[in-house]
Amino acid sequence: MNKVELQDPKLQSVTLQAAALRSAVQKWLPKKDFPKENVGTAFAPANIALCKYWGKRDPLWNLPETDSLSISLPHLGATTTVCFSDHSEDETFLNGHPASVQFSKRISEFLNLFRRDPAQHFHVETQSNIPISAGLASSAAGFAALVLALDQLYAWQLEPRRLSQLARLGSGSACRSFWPGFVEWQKGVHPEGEDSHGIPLDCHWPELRVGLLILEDAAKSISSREAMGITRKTSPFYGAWQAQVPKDMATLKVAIANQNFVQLAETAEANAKALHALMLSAAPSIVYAKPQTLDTWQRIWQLRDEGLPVYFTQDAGPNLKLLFLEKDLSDITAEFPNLRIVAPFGKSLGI
Ligand code: 2P0
Repeated sequence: MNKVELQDPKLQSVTLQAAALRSAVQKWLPKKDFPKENVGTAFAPANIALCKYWGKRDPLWNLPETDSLSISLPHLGATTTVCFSDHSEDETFLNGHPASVQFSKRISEFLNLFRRDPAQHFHVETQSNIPISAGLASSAAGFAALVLALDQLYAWQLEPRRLSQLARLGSGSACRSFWPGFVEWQKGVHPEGEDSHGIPLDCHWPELRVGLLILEDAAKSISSREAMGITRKTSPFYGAWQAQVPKDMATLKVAIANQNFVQLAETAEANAKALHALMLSAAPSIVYAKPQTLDTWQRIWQLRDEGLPVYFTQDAGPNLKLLFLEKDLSDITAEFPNLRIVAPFGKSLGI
């Protein structure tokens, strides 16, 4: 680092914070050495939040303001391979192509937490079988798969909760991608996030279906990270969101325990609508919905009025995830022929 950088207090503080984070992470890892030719490869599923994470109480440790709850998609997610490299910098490939400069930088900053010495570099390859940046939680699966692959590469054999905590440092929602089925992310109270990680919920619900409705397969206009920061800072309703989330979490957990579909899906849809209303109230407004998204909301409400129990949730993008039960599959596919149907507690269909 040169003299000018050292004199810049903002840069100095960022460097010190990164060093503090790295030393905490290094303390959580086993000290043992590893053979250089190792390769780590792992798959992690995407997860869809039914109660959304939106806002950080601590951006350095990536700690959320609220709890959240998701359902994992089996077979849809990211497979990541990581190995040591002799190059002078890390190399990151996404679906066979070099990743963008911005994404490569984010991965390298994350890898800084783990490399044993600053001259150590990595070659990272990720294959995602879900659309990247279309609000389908691709970064969650990617960071979870990277942490699992690092666990193999270094032969750490860490507990899933520790892996979840490490992935959270790369991308918050990644901490929910270490288990199948329903996963809760408890926000925790510890300042360094020791208690902020995913926890699987005991439930097997074979009739439940999630339908991925891709309305637009394009990169989003604003990243979730930036959007949640603006929302938290500027929305006059952020306090109301913080007050609502514990209620939604409690209702969802009751619905899961009783396998009460309507209660689950109604609460998930209400939570998503509240999130998007919250973003609209930010300054500047953040709007992920496109005209076709609004048309589909209306169609889903109309279908419900006509007696078909179908609900939606929506993340940081224009696409929707439909929630329904297996018994309504033929009516739903007649209405949405391009729906990609996932059975979260069984084999996936149509993939
Ligand atoms: C969620 N989302 O709970 C919410 C709902 C999008 C909408 O978590 O800054 O990529 O890396 O911690 O996890 C997306 O945000 O954000 C997200 P960072 P992340 O799934």
